[in-house]
Amino acid sequence: MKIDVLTLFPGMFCGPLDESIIRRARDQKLLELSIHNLRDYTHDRHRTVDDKPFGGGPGMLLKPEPVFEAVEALANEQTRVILLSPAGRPLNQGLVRELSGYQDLLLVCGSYEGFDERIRETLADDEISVGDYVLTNGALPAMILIDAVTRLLPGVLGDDESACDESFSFGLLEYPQYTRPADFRGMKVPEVLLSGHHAEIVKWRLEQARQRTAQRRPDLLKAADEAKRVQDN
Ligand code: 4FL
Repeated sequence: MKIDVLTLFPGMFCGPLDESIIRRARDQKLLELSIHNLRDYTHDRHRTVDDKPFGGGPGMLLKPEPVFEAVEALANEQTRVILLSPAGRPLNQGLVRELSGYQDLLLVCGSYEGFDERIRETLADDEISVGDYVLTNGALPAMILIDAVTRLLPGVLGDDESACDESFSFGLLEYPQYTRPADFRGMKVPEVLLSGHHAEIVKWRLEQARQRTAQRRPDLLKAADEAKRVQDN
């Protein structure tokens, strides 16, 4: 997969995407990542990327000209152009899976108060939010999206890191897990996990995942039941 990013802060992308699994995916050419500075697509002396909203009000908006020029230079017919903004579709694992099926993504990071509406109307194929809070710009959301999508690309995760766990837990929160020692300062690992009885362990884990999800994220339970029903049929 190829991912291009259009941002006012290319320096923010140094570090988080240069480590660990994402680094390896890039080295193996499973992910081809390019970060582009929106200012490189301006032509005036001050390299202006934003302006005041018509009608008044606080903050600045990304101007259409540099964004249009950049997207026209970077995208082709098959590119999925995605704006990162708090007004977008909420990112979840289902949407991540959908995005992992595209050949090319172009992520456009918003800044300040947002985008001129014409960018949204005629340039963007989709608009995505990573959560109901406001950040200083869309760079961190873009990195979150890149991380979540990259780990689903074929060949990126090794067997030990496998992404199959998601289908096992049917969208439920993860069940409690333990590693050695079996007794740490008197805190003991549940007996069933030491029993070697695989069917009992599977049952215990599903029940734990259900309880935890009901308590912490009841909104996920309905979706999880639906996913299990579809899988069982
Ligand atoms: C984007 C917040 C996506 C959450 C400020 C500019 C944002 C964001 N998801 N905040 N972009």
